[in-house]
Amino acid sequence: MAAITAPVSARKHYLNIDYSWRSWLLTVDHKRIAILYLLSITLFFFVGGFFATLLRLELVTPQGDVVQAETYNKLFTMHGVTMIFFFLIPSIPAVLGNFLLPLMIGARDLAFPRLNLLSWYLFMLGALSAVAAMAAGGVDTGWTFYPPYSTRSSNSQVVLTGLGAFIAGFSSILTGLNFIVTIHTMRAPGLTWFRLPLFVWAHYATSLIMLLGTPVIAITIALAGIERLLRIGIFDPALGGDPVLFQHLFWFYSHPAVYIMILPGMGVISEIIPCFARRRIFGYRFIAFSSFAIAIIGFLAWGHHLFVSGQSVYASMTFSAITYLVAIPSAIKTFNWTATLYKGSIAYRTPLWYALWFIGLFVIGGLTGLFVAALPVDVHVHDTYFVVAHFHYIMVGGQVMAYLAALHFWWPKFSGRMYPEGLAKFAAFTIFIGFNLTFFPQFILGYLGMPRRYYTYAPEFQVLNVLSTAGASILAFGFILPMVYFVWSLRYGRKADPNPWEATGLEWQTSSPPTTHNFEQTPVVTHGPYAYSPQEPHDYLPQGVARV
Ligand code: HEM
Ligand SMILES: [Cu+2]
Repeated sequence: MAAITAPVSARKHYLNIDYSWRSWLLTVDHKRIAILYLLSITLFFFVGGFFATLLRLELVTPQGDVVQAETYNKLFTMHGVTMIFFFLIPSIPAVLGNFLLPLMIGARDLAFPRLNLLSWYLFMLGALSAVAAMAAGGVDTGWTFYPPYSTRSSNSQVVLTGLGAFIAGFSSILTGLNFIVTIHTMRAPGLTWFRLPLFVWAHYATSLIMLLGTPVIAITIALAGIERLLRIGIFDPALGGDPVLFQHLFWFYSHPAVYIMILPGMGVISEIIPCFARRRIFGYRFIAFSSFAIAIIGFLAWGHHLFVSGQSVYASMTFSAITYLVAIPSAIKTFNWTATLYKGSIAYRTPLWYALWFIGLFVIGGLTGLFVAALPVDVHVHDTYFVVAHFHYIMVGGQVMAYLAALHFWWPKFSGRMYPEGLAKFAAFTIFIGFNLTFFPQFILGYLGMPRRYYTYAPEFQVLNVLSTAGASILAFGFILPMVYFVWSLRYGRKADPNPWEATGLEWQTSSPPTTHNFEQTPVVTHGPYAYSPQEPHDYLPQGVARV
């Protein structure tokens, strides 16, 4: 494959244009804001990971020896709050979406650059509030804040934590708004809707959820806070409120929110698979529309979290059926990625390994989702480790793997350097093994009846718990490796070409790292993405390069 010539690395780029603190903290460059998010969420990932480590240590033995019940409750709550609100939800959209959306559509920036900076500040303010709550004694309600526990019985920092999630929510809403307007108004000439990369489609669908769903959780948490402070009866039956109402409102956002976490990851996989299989993506329009199907049906499935809440059996049956429907668009994507790989000429580089982990582990997460969506099965496994395993297969096996795939794939664009391939593959395998050893035993534990959210357990569950903690140690080691070699690569990594993977997206048609304004000239697009094929002049044809 001969390389197609793209502009040589500019000497001045978005990273070295100005080194002052001011230039970072007041930047309106979407790429710098993406880096601010990258640094912040990496920090929160390790904070959340620290709590997880303590949880797993406690669970090595059946008795409570490392921590007592109260501390344990706080640990799993703070683990969940940090991971969900301050890592998973912002991760791919705020870091990669921010960095890549304008580049992929040939724009200079997002539609509202200052709003983008404000979003980061709101995110940090929310995080600060949550961290202050943790420092002031922590919170123990579970990340789900169910009343009447959260509104009355708990004597931990519920309001401050809720305030953190509330404020961070606005960051999410504004980011979604910014993405939608950008995709509508800033596309390069010739970049029609069906020439958009699937990463962009996935972010569009995600933005709809961020925009329409987040206000509901913000109001719900605010109501719970008001009830706690002013003792007005909203959710607390003793005050004339309805606790199940809280669960409806909470899950009306939080089920769609699981798609905020997974859809952008699916967008990443759709970019990586064709590039490393050197094949045009199979079923482009099906993948694009399935993102919307997931976003829309995702809004109608929340009641599957209330199967044992006393909700009417007819409601449960309906929610169960709708939940099954979500499996269809998910399966369409999985099928299309696999079909793209079929007969491809595959290059087994690190991003592809992570993409393969995503497909395999997401399928396990999704299929066990069907188990818990089946009423009789859920009544048996509800609130057991089966559920814990299910959502970790989706959120870590799916989302985190996609995030790591993306970081490796676009690292040359972010930093202008290549990461060390051998070490990166070693880390990818370590993470895969560690992940499965941590979470697969939890399916069995849950099936056997071990409940979640307790600091002690019956002695017969010990062997599987020890396996799980052993896996978590391997996983933790695996997660530290990329941190180390990414930083190392900034200084010692090989310099990256503009397009090291010979990929087709517009983001590869500018220097690595890009200049502040992204493109020397606005690209003109004449054909769709993923033109990887032996028929093309160099086995691929970038968007923005005209077919001759
Ligand atoms: C094929 C798609 C999926 C189906 C059918 C499904 C179904 C379910 C059901 C029915 C539950 C409730 C279990 C219970 O507590 O009794 C559940 C729990 C959960 N699922 Fe999924 N799910 C799917 C995909 C996802 C995805 C993509 C994510 C995240 C990205 C996710 C995250 C969660 C979480 C966080 C919980 C736990 C809620 C809690 O009890 O605190 N699920 N899932
Ligand atoms: Cu759900």
